[in-house]
Amino acid sequence: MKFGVEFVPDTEVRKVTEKVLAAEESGFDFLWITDHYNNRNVYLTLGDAAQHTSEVTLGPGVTNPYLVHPAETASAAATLDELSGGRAVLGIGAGDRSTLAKLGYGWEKPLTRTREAVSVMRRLLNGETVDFEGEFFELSGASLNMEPGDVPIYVGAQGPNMMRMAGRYGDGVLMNASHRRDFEYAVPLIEEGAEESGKSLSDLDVVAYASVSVANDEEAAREAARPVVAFIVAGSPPVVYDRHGIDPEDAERVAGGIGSGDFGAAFGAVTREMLDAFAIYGTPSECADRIAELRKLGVTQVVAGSPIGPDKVEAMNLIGEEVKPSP
Ligand code: F42
Repeated sequence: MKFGVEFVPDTEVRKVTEKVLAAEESGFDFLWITDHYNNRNVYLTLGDAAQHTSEVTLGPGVTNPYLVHPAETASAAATLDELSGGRAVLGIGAGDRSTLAKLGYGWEKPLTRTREAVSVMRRLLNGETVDFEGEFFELSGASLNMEPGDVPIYVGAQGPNMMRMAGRYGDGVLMNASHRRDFEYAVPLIEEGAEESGKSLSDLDVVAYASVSVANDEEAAREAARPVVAFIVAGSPPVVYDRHGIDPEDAERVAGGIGSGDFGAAFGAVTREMLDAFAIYGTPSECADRIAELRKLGVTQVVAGSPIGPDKVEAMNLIGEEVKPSP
């Protein structure tokens, strides 16, 4: 099992880099930086991380094919690969609907747009001169003026068609999920996609991009997960409540609180079922048990996403020293 960590660049880059250094010291294999236009720029953050680290594999987790043309994204990934001595990966997904809406982008055919972007980026990163006529992108004699190394492309996926597409076109799949039930549903779809392109599941890095909260004190870990879980509940469709046996009325109390800005009420309405469904939390050994369940289902990388723990640096140490060696 590989371990990754996700950071949201919502503070000065040098502060993100301090956490990145702690992550590398704790032995994380992958570093994923989220991409939202309103936060610090993802590639500047990654560039600084690349300059200060020597081992960790790093990339956007995830960028999108709306705000940046895939050729420009391929160029950024190739540059990051050069700067980091071959440690770059490239995560792309459909983009955050509400963030894109603020910039005037509808979410028209997000799957087609993402698939076209992956195809174009793959070819550019392979060093090809690309002619491409898609629904959204057209390239004619386009190529990168550098020799990119091998940059694996990971696709962020939540919906069933996106999972299949990710299996078919990606080198890895980033699943925003923490529970075995989500992977029981997703892994066969990813496998189907992989087989459509003559690959098998074992050719892919299947990533649980999870909400993780680790501490020696179980209650502290649980409480730190509560706000993150409230936002996940508020953003999840009914089908996800069904999958996890969450009462829609309970979910509505959380979503209503988030919607009206009454975060105290929202966080207080988060139930144990919601915490269990949407976060891997608890002591290092409790977290290791949950991760071992995911490994049995085909998950090959766990990403510790927000909150990581009540104290991020301590949590990363616990993951490196106690969780990572276990599953
Ligand atoms: N989004 C960000 O903006 N920034 C991030 O840093 C970020 C990180 C991240 C990490 C992991 C991860 O899994 C997701 C992450 N996201 C991030 C969210 C990501 O960008 C997407 O919003 C999220 O993954 C939701 O996408 P989805 O996989 O659910 O796909 C959506 C678009 C969807 O509708 N999927 C359907 C499906 O079934 O999978 C597609 C339906 C379909 O086939 N549509 C057709 C098409 O061409 O699009 C059209 C069909 C028709 O009838 O026209």
